[in-house]
Amino acid sequence: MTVLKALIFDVDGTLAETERDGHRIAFNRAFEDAGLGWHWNVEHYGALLAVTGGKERIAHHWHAVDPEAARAPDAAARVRALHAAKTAHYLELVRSGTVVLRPGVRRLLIEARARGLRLAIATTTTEANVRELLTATISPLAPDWFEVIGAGDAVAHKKPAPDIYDWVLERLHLPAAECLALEDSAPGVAAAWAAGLATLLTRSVYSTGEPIAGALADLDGLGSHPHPAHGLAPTIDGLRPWRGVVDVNTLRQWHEMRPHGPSRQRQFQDELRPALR
Ligand code: XBP
Ligand code: MG
Repeated sequence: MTVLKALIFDVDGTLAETERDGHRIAFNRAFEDAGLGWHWNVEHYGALLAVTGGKERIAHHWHAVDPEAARAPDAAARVRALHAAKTAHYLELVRSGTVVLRPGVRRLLIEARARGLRLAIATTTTEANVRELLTATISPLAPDWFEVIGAGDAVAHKKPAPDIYDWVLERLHLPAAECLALEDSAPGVAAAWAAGLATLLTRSVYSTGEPIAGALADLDGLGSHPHPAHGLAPTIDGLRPWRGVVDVNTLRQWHEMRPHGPSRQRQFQDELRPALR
C-alpha cells in the first residue's frame, strides 16, 4: 500500500477564485495604463484561460489583434513590461483584500499540517503572486507552510505540460504515487495526470460544466460546514455521486483508490508526456 505523504496545490482557481476578479482586473488596468485600448471582459477572459501564463496570454491576444506589432523585434520586451505592470496591479488587489480563499481551503491546509502531510504548490502564476496571496489570506507565515513552491517561469513548459509538477516532485524527493494534486482546470488536471499524479478536481467558476477527464474525484469544491461539496468520487464501482466535506481521511481513502499499476504509470511516462510538451 502506498501511503499519501504530500498534497500539491494549484493556486489560481483552486486556493482562491483569483482569475475573474483578480488577474483579469489587473490585466485590464495594465492595458489601460499602457493606452492599448484592450479590455478583457469576463467571458473573453474565460476563453483566454486556455492559454496558461500571463505573458503567454498577452502575446496570444496581441497576435490575434495586431499580428504585425506582435512580431516586431521589441514585442517580447513589451510583453514582459506589460506583464510586470499587471503583476504590480495584481499584488495591490490581493494586498487590499480583494481575494479570499475558497471554502474549506484554510481548514484542509491546517488539518493536513496537523496530520503530518507535507504541502507544496505547483502553479503557472508568478511566485510573488503566490506568496502575497498566502500572506494576505492566511498569514505572513503561510508561505513557509509549503516545503516547495513551484511557480511560473521555474519551468519552460507551463501547464498542461507536466513540467511544474515534475519540478515540485523532484524537490519533495517523493514519487508521484505518494502525492495527491488539487486542481481546478483542464490544463491543470492534464499537467498533474501527465506527471503521474492522482488529482482532486475542485472546479472553479471558469471550469464549471467544462468536460474535464482524468480526475480522481470531480467536485464543486472542498466543502465546509454546513455547506458540503458535491460531485463525483471514486468507489470500487467507479465514480459515483458524493456530497460532503473533503478532509484528510477522505483524501487518504480516495488516494488508495487511485488508478495505478505499471500500465497506467507507463502511459503517463511514455505516451502522454511528449504529447503535452
Ligand atoms: C493560472 C494561470 C496564471 C494566471 C495569471 O495559474 O494560468 O497564468 O492566470 O498569472 P494556476 P500570471 O496554475 O495557478 O491555475 O499572470 O502570473 O501568469
Ligand atoms: Mg488553476
